[in-house]
Amino acid sequence: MAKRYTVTTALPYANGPLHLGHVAGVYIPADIYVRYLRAKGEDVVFIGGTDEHGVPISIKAKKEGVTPKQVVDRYHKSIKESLKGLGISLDVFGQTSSSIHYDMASDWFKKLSSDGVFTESVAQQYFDEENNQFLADRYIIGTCPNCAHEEAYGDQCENCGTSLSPTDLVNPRSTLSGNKPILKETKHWFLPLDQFEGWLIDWIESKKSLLKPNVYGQVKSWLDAGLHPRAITRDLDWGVPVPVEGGEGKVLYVWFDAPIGYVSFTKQLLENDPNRNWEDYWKKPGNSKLVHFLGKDNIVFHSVIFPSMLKSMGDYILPQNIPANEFLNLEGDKFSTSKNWAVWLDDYLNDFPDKTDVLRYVLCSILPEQKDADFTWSDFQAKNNNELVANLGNFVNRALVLTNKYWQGEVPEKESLTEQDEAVIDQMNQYPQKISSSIEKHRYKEALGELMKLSSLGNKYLAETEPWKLIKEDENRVKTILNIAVQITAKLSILCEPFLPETSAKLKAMLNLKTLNWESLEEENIPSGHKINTPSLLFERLDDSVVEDQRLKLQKAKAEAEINEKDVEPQKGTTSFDDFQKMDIRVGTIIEAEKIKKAKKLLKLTVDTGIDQRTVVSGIAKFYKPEEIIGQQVSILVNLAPRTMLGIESEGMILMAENNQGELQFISPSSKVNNGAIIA
Ligand code: B3M
Ligand code: ZN
Repeated sequence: MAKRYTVTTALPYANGPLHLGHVAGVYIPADIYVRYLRAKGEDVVFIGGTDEHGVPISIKAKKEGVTPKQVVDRYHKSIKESLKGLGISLDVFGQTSSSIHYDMASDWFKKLSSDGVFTESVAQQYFDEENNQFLADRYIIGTCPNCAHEEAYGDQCENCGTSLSPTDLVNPRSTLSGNKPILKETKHWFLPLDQFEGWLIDWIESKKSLLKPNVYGQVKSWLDAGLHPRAITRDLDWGVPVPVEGGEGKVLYVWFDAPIGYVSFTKQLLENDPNRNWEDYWKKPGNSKLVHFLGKDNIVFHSVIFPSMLKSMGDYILPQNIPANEFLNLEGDKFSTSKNWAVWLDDYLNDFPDKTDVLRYVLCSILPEQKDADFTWSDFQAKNNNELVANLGNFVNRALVLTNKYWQGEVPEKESLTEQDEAVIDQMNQYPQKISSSIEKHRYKEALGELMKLSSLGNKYLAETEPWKLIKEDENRVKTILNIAVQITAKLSILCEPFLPETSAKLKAMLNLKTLNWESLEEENIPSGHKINTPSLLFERLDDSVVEDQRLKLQKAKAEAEINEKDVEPQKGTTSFDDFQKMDIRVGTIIEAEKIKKAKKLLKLTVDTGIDQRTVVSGIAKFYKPEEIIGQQVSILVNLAPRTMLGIESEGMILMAENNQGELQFISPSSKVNNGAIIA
């Protein structure tokens, strides 16, 4: 009997598009797994969707002057489309702002609350007096107590990854007003994780051999550190309202409602299905296996918090496995939305509309399964050219072209087998098992490596036997060789489906194969006499210029982000017109410039101010060489009280602007102006 599987993908926040980091960490491995299970005839529901609550979404909406719902609907749609473009075969892609989800999340809260699972307590929480609002999670920033990063959020430090509560922050400030918040009392509901510690430890230990070492290690260190009750409500207005007495003005914490999304989306999928019931996929004794795919920053939520919720619900199953991945970097640096250091999935699909399998291949071959990995465009090109084109594409093309050429596409019969043929057949038949076993252990990189070894086996076999030479002397021998080559191609077409679904479809079309799946893999998938179609090339080489363009695009996007990103100093207090009038600012020209001994930062300048020629000491030595700036027009405050620096009297100040790199730039008229012209 087919087993039942519930496979989930972590729900990305619906406040930005997906980049390759999300795709590699979650969607590619999950999709390979699910396609494999389906190919084996298992009953799977493949669940995804967007996480649409949380403070960053409210902040974004506020900035854009739209409602949070408008923000999440927009991104939900674009994320859903890009995943479809990549061939991620989700059965449902839900929204946590949908009514089916609100109902489910409310029901869970009400049940757990009436079962007495939660604790309640009134605690001091940061409050912004100017905005009359409690400051949850990302509404508060401050210095990380762990790494001293000054912009850590109230829930997590993005620099060192430590998860925090707002009161852990040193020097907390409100992101709404910039003010130091006060502490004020508010009531919240808590999930008493400390009470679950005992069974959580036993449960995780019982899974030790199944879990990936990176996952086990992280959970273990959490459990060893001891668990504490965790607040699951917030004083916010965007989210699922707390559905019990005293909950007015409060919503469920985003991390409480989001994983319930997996359940509500399953219900959404199967609600009108006469043959399947969503509860069978989530509850005992539905005999279903629950597998969560996610990135490493979400491990604790899926291994400690959500299991505690599932268990407290009574009749729900616990995850069978949590194959979390580490992070993917880009050209040596972390993906960063704010720095625009990312390859966006929708951009890729636009730029390479016929190359979704190339991306799937490259990402799978570098999956951050055990440690962080790096995506680079040069590696992308190399993998395409040396592996997809030169290995897989080349083998398939030779096997099918020769069959067409010598036998008009009719698969020839095997004649007597040599030892070499037998060895090749024997090896070929081991690959399905090898690939299955790697996939079942969630080692997708290894599984893909095995697939490519099967293709290499075929290439080597053709290169050694050289049927194109033998055809003149020993036709029977060539029949056998090509029959075997076609069998290898058929195996590849089936085995590559989880990884490269489009390629698999193309290959099956070329082979004129109908619906063969993993279970139907036998020694001989294609009987002799079977007619194949004319092959076309599966992959094409990528020129240097293609990847060069992508690298330039990255650099350009980053530079643009830097210009926009720079924090702008707040406006200073007002000044009176009279005070402004007191400043005498003129256009001048630098006529001499020299270094000052013992002062690396300073240059001694002589400036023609139109009034006179005078000496000004200026802190620009780091940015300009003296000889470069002779003749430069500048803005100079001429009536600044003289100051003596290192024995030199400086009469005035040159006005400079600082760019994003911290370099100083002269402020000069857009075309030449007489020295002494007044700037006002
Ligand atoms: N949205 C965090 C993230 O995108 C969160 C995952 C929810 S999974 C239930 O990294
Ligand atoms: Zn930190």
